[in-house]
Amino acid sequence: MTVDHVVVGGGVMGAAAAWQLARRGREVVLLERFGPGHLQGASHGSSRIYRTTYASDDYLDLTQEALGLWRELEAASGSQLLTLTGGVSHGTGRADLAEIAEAFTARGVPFAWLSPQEAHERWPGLRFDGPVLHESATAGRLHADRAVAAFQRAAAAHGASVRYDSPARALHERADAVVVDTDDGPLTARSVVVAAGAWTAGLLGAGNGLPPLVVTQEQPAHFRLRPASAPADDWPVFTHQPREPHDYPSGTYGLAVPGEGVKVGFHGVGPVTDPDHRTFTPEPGQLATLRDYVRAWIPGADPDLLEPISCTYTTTPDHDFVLDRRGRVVVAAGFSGHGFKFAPAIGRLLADLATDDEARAAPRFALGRHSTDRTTGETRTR
Ligand code: PYC
Repeated sequence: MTVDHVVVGGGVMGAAAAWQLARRGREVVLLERFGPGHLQGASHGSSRIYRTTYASDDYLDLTQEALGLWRELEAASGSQLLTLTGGVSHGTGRADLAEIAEAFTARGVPFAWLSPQEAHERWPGLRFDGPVLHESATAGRLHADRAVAAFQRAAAAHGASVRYDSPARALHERADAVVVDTDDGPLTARSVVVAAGAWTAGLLGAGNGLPPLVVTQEQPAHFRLRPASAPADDWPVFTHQPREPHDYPSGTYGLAVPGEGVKVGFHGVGPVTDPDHRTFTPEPGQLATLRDYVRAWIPGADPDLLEPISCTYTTTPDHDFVLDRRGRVVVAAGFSGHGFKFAPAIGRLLADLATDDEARAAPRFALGRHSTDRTTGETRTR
């Protein structure tokens, strides 16, 4: 069978790319290796943070574009996906807040600085340290499962063929096309978008220009709200980097989810895993540290009543994404645990790359940007 584009990976990025391609009138096949709503990758669950707290133009452009596109997807799918609650970023351990505030000022993004006391009075379920950057109108909660389903449905409504339980086994690039081997036979396409999360490096093989991608099993948890706490929609989403203790190396994040409590996690500190052989079991030591964190910083949640969650991160050396094209293969990889919020804008960008043979990635997102020194094994970034 011959189509315009094959998208490999039906998670949030692949489904977004399929939607963006299909609504441009392109023939698209979306291949998902598992069934609908599966729990194996990085796109499942009831919540993700939407926020615009980035200092660099590359990310700010994408997150601002995404806000409008999330609303378009809601209109197209009839599904509520994004609830704006506001967001807070704080922590004496972080150096990025002043830069973010500068970028917000330059772009007219509404925000305010609050003292820890002011913030705690406003949101008594949280404790704060250091100046608190409050992003009032551009942060909130995304419904992850609904979003993936909405992208897939919207793609199908524009004619895309969404195939579950359909892994891509191999890619063969020719001068004029790419052939994708599937269990149902080959698919031939003008270009292929690979957005296969933890399976990306395995599919693309050696010499693919990818940076080292480290796949980890992350283990946040939902902590039950205390009875006197504010309802979930009154909580801001939050990111926090405490200076002390040093148990939280990459910072913490969280958000309240109706019916589920407060989701709290450490950012990207889980054990390295093989996506085909995961335990889904949290490490007891890390779970205990998470409970200690909740005890110290989230008085509105009960540290002893929790439901662990398991998901994967696929992380690049500098946490920047890979969004590039080589030949007829477009690669979307290395979302490093902070990609979900950008998905509809990344889908647009991937559709641009897939449909324009001359398209080039922004330098930050380019393949081949990282090289590994053969002697020391160190990764260098251009
Ligand atoms: O981007 O805010 C974020 C985030 C939190 C946890 C993972 N990603």
